[in-house]
Amino acid sequence: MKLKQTPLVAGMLVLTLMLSACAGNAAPTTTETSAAGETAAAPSTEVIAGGLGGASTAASGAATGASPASSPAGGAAQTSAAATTSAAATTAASASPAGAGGAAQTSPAAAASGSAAAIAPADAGEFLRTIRDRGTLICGVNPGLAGFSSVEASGGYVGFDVDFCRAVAAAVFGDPSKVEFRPLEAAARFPALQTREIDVLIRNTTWTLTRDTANGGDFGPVNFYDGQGMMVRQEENISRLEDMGGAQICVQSGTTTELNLADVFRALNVEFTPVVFDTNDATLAAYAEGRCDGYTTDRSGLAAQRLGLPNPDEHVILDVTMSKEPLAPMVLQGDPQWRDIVSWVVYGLITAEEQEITQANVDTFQNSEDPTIRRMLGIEGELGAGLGLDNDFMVDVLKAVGNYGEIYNRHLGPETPLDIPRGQNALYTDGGLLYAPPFR
Ligand SMILES: N[C@@H](CCC(=O)N[C@@H](CS)C(=O)NCC(=O)O)C(=O)O
Repeated sequence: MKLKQTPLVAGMLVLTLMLSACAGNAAPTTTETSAAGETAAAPSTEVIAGGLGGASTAASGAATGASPASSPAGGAAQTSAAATTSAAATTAASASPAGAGGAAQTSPAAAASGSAAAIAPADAGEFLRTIRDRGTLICGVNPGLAGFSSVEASGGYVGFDVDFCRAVAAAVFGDPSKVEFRPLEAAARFPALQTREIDVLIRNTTWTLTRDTANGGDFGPVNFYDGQGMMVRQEENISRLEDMGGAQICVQSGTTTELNLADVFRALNVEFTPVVFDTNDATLAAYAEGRCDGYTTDRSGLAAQRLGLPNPDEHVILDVTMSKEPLAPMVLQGDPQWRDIVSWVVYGLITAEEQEITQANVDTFQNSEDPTIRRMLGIEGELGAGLGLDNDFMVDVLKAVGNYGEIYNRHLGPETPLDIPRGQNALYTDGGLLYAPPFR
């Protein structure tokens, strides 16, 4: 057993000035070298203003920006060197309200890539127009997280998050197939949103203040309440984080996971060495090979990844929750209509479960006398039009993917290998946290 009960100084073998894969504002990190190229790093900062200065992989040349005068205060101005053509200033990726006091950050990487030129800020209604003109929704998803987003042998995407993408496509086009999936590693997701390579990010992404401000994002409703967990080998006989003194812990960069790990272990005064990788495959492989004592990520992710290990029964997920991870769809700031559309699709899926409207029975509700149901399905009123959609957009959504509970059961429920109890993801009427505002 590698664990030591005496504290170790965390990974200090080689000090490297390392551009964290996730951080646009590179911070020096302490790195333990390894043949496989992973890093055992002092916790790196997450993508703060990672935007256009971050991973350039996502920069596709699409115009970007979102800095309307109406943006809420608090965003950090991120100015791409290649993105200063607009008098409005504007920032390539995030809100830049007057007097917001955010730090300006230039973006040499974006300039170097030459891919973020002629940036036009988004305005209200722009996203829907652009998506409709293009004829497909582009949805950023996880490259591979069983239950949430993975690619089938046929090449099609499947999963809980994937179905939310299809639901938004159904709302916009009346056709859930009009969606293109863009697989994104953790570090690439915010740049992809900021450069408008994608229209919406539905990728087990935790809603945080930084992502809501400095990263230029806006969030829809939480579609999965999660929390961070820890997986260890059963033979280690670890039952608490306090038993992990001196442990090496595999963690993926560009995630809240990496940050929480540092916070929680510091608070417990338990020394550990983070072993950090850019991709989940590498992170899990290192754990599977025994190079780490623990593997940490969202508990949903642990449930999924454990099943992918050669002998799942040899690994246990500790009965601890290290953080709050409210996972939610994310859009670029600047277009409230688009955020409303994404939000009300999620609320509609939740409301449909409340009302017991399903994929199979939705048509039978055309004669319903319940005013909430009539408004939500567009039988009366103009609620869809208020979003720029057809009034019966929720009929298309429900025919495409079913209600929230159906999506959950299809990918995460008792009939699936993951079998994740609904818990906080139950309706509020069943003791959970799912609560949609009224369709009126
Ligand atoms: N919810 C956390 C973690 C999200 C995350 O990226 N988790 C990893 C580990 S489960 C993942 O999905 N990796 C898949 C990949 O990048 O291929 C966040 O938003 O930062």
